[in-house]
Amino acid sequence: MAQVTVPDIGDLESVEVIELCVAPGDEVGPDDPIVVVESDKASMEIPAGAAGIVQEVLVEVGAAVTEGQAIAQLQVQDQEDAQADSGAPAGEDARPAPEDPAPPAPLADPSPVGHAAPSAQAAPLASQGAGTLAEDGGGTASEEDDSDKASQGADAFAEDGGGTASEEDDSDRASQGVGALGEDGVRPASEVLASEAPAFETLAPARPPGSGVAAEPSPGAQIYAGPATRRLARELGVQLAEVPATGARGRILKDDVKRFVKAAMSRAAAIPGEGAAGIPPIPEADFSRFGPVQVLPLGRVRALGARNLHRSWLNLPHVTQHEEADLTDLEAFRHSLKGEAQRRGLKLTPLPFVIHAVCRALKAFPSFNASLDAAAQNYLIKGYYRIGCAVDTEQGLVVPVLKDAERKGIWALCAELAELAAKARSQKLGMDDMQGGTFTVSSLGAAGGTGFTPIINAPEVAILGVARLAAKPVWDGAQFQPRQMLPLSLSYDHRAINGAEAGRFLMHLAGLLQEADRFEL
Ligand code: CAO
Repeated sequence: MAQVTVPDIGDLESVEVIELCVAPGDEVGPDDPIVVVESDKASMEIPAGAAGIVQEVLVEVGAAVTEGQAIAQLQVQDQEDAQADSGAPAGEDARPAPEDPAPPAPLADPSPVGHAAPSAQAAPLASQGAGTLAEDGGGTASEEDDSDKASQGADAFAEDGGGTASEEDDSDRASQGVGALGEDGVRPASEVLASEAPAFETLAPARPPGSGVAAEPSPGAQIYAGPATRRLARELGVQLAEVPATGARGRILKDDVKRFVKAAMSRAAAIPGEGAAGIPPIPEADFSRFGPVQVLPLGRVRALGARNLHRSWLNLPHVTQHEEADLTDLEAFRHSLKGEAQRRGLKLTPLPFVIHAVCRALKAFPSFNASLDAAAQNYLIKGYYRIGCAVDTEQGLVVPVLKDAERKGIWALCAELAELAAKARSQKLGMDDMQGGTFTVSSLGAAGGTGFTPIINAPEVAILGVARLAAKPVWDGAQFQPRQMLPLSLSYDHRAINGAEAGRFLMHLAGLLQEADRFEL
């Protein structure tokens, strides 16, 4: 068993453990980080120093550790093999053998992994007391600054936002004895090394304190993350600039990268084909930079609705066509029924009339009361009429279905609509209330403006949007007449319905709504 210890941390009394990179039972290589430690200016990984199995991690995130302090127990691989060869009992504690890896070297060590023997170039830096954690948190360090620090023998393990340095870069640094463990976001590390080795790397700023989410990625933006996190991001093809950070001072942790990938995977899974369609995600932004932000969950109904709307929008080629129906006569008729409506305990709005007329229009245009099969080769024309009606509730939009709507008169439609809306708003709708719709009406009513683009309730092929009824001057061939005009917006799946058909459907529907005496009560 060997102990992994904190290397030389220069003048500092202690550094803080900000990330545990392993758990007991993990198999590690000599260069694999055990923990990441940080001062107020910089951070570094402390590597295992030898291949083996982690037996115990002796520190926790947030702990202040001092030079020489044990941070983990390691069952060293070579040692185990040697024991097996020599017949020594497995698991017996052993003092580090001469062939055991050297303990982690001081922070000033030029090696990127901190455990190898100091190289010829790096030794003087260490001997000059250069183990200071010299990272500049302000992000203002210029190359001149860096050179100064280098000439003073300062060592740093800076990090960057560019994420350009590869693992090969790391080995380059080791072989060149560059005394820095970090990466340079301003220029590729290899470039820096080529021109300035054993020079000093530029230093990256920490993110502003409290920035819990990632800033909008911008070219050359600087990112605060350790080499292991960067390696993981590279392996997974993740742009660190897009990853929301949860670590101290805005540091991106390995867990942040994993969470980011998981979220991306579930987004893609939520909408079949989304990932495959290559639709680029909208980058997450740190709105708290501009002012206070409150996080409010969408809730189950809205989230489900959002998913369905998104799916429909992405899958169906939508076209929306608009028409105005002259409801002047129908409105007079409706108002004449107000007393009767009151006796029945109902509020008679234009909507039951619209639904009644829609059923008749669907009978005349069967391809609107249909779905397409999965291969979009056949219409599935339905011989029943179930009209979905969008209801606005506090929880979100729900669409209960009026069954056998074509068989019902105005009073039945009005009563059923009121009942379904009440159930929807008290969250009492059952599955049966919402299944099997063949066509949907979405009435925004008085709040509806002059028209809108409703999204088709797939697998239906069309939806009618009803906007605000308004008195308008309409030319009758001789003069303008004040008429009650109802804006209708028909969205349809262009694979199933072409524009001429949609135009005919809308004109037919508008015509039906003008004939007040054709409605069955
Ligand atoms: N123009 C002007 N006024 C209208 C109207 C119209 N097109 N439709 C209804 N109104 C009036 C009604 O007559 C009623 O007036 P009074 O209060 O004076 O009697 C008032 O507006 C309220 O009507 P309502 O909304 O209570 O009843 P409704 O039958 O028109 O609609 C329902 C019922 C449940 C569909 C509706 O309340 C609702 O939730 N609509 C929201 C639909 C929605 O959000 N769709 C999503 C759009 S995005 O896809």
